Amino acid sequence: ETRYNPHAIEPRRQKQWEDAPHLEMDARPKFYALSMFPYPSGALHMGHVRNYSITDVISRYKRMRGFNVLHPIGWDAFGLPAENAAIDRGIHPARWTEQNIAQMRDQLKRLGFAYAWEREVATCSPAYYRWTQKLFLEFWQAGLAYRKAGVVNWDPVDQTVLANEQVDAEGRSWRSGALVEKRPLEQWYLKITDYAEELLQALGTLGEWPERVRVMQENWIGKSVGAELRFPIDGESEGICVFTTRPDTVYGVTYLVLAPEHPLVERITAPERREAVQAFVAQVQSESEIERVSEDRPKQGVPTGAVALNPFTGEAVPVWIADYVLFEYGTGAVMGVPGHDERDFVFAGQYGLPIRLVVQAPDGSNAEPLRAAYTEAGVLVNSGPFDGLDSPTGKRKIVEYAEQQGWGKGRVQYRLRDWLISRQRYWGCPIPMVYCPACGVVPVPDEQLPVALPADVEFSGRGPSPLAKLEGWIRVDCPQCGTPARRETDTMDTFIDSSWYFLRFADARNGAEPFSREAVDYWLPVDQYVGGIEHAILHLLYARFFTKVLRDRGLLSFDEPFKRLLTQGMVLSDAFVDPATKKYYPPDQVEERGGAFFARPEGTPLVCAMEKMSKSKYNGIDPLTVLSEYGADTARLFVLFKAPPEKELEWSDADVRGQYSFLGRVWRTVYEFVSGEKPDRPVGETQERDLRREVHRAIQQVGGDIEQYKFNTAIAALMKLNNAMADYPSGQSPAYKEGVYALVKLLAPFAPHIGAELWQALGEAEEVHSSQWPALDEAALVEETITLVIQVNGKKRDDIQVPAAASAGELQAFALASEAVRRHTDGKAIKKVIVVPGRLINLVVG
Ligand code: ANZ
Ligand code: ZN
Repeated sequence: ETRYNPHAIEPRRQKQWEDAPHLEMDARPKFYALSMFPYPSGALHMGHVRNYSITDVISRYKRMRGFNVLHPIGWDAFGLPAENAAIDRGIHPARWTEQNIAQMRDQLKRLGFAYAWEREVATCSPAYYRWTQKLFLEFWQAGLAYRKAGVVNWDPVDQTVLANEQVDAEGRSWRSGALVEKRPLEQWYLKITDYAEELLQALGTLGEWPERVRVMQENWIGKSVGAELRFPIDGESEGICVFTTRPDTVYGVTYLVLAPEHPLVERITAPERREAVQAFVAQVQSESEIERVSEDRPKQGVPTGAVALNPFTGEAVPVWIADYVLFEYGTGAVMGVPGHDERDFVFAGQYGLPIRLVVQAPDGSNAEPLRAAYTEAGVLVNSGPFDGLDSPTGKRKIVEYAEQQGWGKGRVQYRLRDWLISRQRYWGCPIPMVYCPACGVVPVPDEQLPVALPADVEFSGRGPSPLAKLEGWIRVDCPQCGTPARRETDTMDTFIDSSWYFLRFADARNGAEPFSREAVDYWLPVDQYVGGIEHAILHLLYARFFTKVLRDRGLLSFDEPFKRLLTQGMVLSDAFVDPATKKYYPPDQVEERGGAFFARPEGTPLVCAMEKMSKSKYNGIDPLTVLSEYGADTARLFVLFKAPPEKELEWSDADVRGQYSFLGRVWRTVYEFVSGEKPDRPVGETQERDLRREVHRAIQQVGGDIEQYKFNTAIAALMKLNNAMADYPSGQSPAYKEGVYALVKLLAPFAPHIGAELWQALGEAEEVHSSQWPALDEAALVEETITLVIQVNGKKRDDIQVPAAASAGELQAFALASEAVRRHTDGKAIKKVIVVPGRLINLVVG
C-alpha cells in the first residue's frame, strides 16, 4: 500500500501478537516492567492509555536491547463499585466484574500493548485470593495480624469502616464523599507499625524513586523522637503520661491536657466539673480529626478540676481536656508549654493560663512577656539545674534525669498507625478465620483454602454486609476441635490484594503456592514501575510492607519491591464552567462566538480551562474514538509526545492529527525506498557522512531518551531523522538504506503496528520487536567541521566553517584569512587571542 492505513494494519498485527511467546527464566538479564494494574471499571480512560504506553515502550525497547522482559497485566478486581452495581442494577458483582474485564482486555489489545497475557490475573478469582488468604495467615503466624476493638472511621453512606488513608483532608470518605464518623468496632489490623523504622530508613535506598514520593512516605510515617513523662496525680498510681518532643521545655509546663476520649477523664474529673466536661466530650465526638487539629481554628477546652504535679518543679498544674489533643497519637495526653508551642500559646491566651519562658533565643530576642511562642532551639533558662544548657543537651539531660528518677523515658513515636483491614463488605477476599467457643480465634487450615465467597447472596445496600446475613455459610465446625463455630464475615481491604500482585506475576499459574522462591528471586524486584501519584502513600507503602514481611517469613530474598518508579502526570482537557455557579457544561451545550464561550440555550458566559479529565466535568476523551479515527499508534505517540511523562498532559486534537501525519510521512519514506520511487541522484562522500551522522545521532538519542523517560524528545528525534531522509537526494545509497532500517526500528517501540508492518515491507522475516536495537557507531557521530564565530575586540565580525580538529594556531590563521575580519584588524597589532574550543575565537587588537 502506498498510503498509511492504520485500520488495515492494526487488527492484522494484533491478531499476530495474540500468541505471544511464553516467557521462561533464562540466562539473559531480566527486565520487569509494570504498570499499576487497573480496576475493572468497564472502560479504559486516557490516563490508562498514558500509563500503559510508557511501560509498553520501555519493555519493547528493553526486549530489543537483549533483555528477557516481563510485562504483565491483571485486574484489581475486588471493591465497592461492583457491589454498588449489584445494589443499583441487580447484577451480580462477579458477572459485572467479568464483563468489564472482557471489555477492557479487548481495549488493551486494540492499543497494541505487548503483555504476557498468559500471566493475567484477577484478584477476585479463587485461584488468586486463595493465596491472598494464605499470605494473610503468614501475617497471623508472624503475630502481625490481630484483632482490636477500636474507634474506627465509619462511612455512613457506604456503611463501612475505612482506613485512615481512605479519609481525605476534610474528613470525607475517598469514595462516597460522606463526612466520616467515629465508631467503636472489633476489627482486624496488620501491624505495619512494627516495620515503621525500616520503611522509613529504606526510603534512603530508593534513589530511583521521585523525591516527592519519598517525602510523602516519610511524612506519612512521621517519626518523632522525644520522651514519655509521668506527672503524678492524686488517687491515680500511674499518673498522667504525656508524649513530648520537647523535654527541654518541661520547666515551662503550666497545665496538662488530655484528649477528651482519654480513659482518665472519667476518673479524675471533679464532681462540680462533671457536667461541663461531659458536654464538651460529646461535642468533640462529632468533629473530624482534621477539624480538630486544623491550625486556623480556635482551640477549645475545659478544665477537669483535677491537678497534677510537675515532678521537676514540684509545682501543681491544672489538668484540662481539649479538642486539639488526639487520643490515638502518643499517649493521648500533652504537657502544655505555651511559651514554646504555638497551639499551647493560643490555648493559654484564650483561657488565661500562665505563659513562661524557659528557652532563650540565642540572640535574646524573646524576652518575657512573650508575644508569640518561641519554638526554636535555644538556651535553657528558669530550668533549675539545667539552666545554661542548649536545647539538644537539655533534652538529653532531662530525659536521663527522668529515667533515673523513674519519671519517664525516651521514646520514639510514629504517626503511622496499624493498618485496619476489615471491611464489612461482600466483594472482597474473605478473612480466613473462624471463631470457636472453645478455642477462640482459629485460622482456617491451608488445605481448606480458599474460603470461597458464596455466590448466592442478597444485596440490599443497608446494614451489615451480605455475608453477615448468611447463617448457612457462617456456621462451620472448628478446624481445631470440631465444635460448631462461626466464620469471620469481614473481607479484606482491597489494598491487600494489590500488595502482592507483582509477586504473583512472577509465577502466575502456580497452583501449589503463591509463588515459587525461584521465580520471584529471578524476576523481582520490578525494574520499572509506573503509576499515578495518588498511590504515593497507600499502595506503595503497603506493597513495601508486604515485601519486608514476606522476606522475614523466608518467602523472598529482596528488601524492596520496586527499583525504579515513575509517577505519570494527569491528562487534562478543556472543560467549560460557569464561573458564577461552578456548573460544568458538556461541549455540545457550548457555543463559541468570537473566541468566547456561552452555554446553550441560556447564553451564560462560560470559562474554558484545562482540567483533569472527568465524567463530572464532561471533558473526558474516550480512547476508543481516537482509536477508531486515527488508530492505536497515533494515540500512543500523542500521549508520549505531548508532554514529559511526569507532567500534566493537555489534550489537543491538532496535536493528535500532527502525530497521525507524522506516521503518514514515515510510511511514505519507507515505501518510496522499497518501491524505488524515490529518485536516486548521485551523492558525495560528505553528504553520505552527514546523513549517517543524523542516523546515528537519532540512534543515540532515542535510546538514551527512553532510558531517561524523555519519550517526547525521543519522538522529536525521530521526526528530525525522517525529515533528513525526506530531504536526501539519493533514495538507494548505503547511508539512506541504513537510515530507513534504523528509522523503522527506532519507531517500533512507540508505534508497534506500523513498525512491524514496515519492517516486513523491508523484506525482513523476523519480527521487528525481536530484532536487535540498531547498533550505535560512535565514529559516525564525529563532527568533521564546526562553525567558528570570529570576534574582534569582542564584537562578532564573521563566522566560518573550519575543521573540527584544528589547533588554536590554525584557527587564528583561518580567522585572519576572513575578509570581514581583516577590515577590522588591518594595520593593527594583535595583542591577544582568546579561543573557546569548538565555538569561538576573539582577536584583541589595538
Ligand atoms: C510539649 C511541647 C513543648 C511540645 C513545645 C512541643 C513544643 P510531633 O512532632 O507531631 O510528634 N502532642 C503529643 N501528643 C499529642 C496528641 N495526642 N495530640 C496533639 N498533640 C500532641 O509532635 C509532638 C508534640 O505534639 C509533643 O511535644 C506534644 O507537644 C504534642 F515547646 O510537648 B509537645
Ligand atoms: Zn475449637
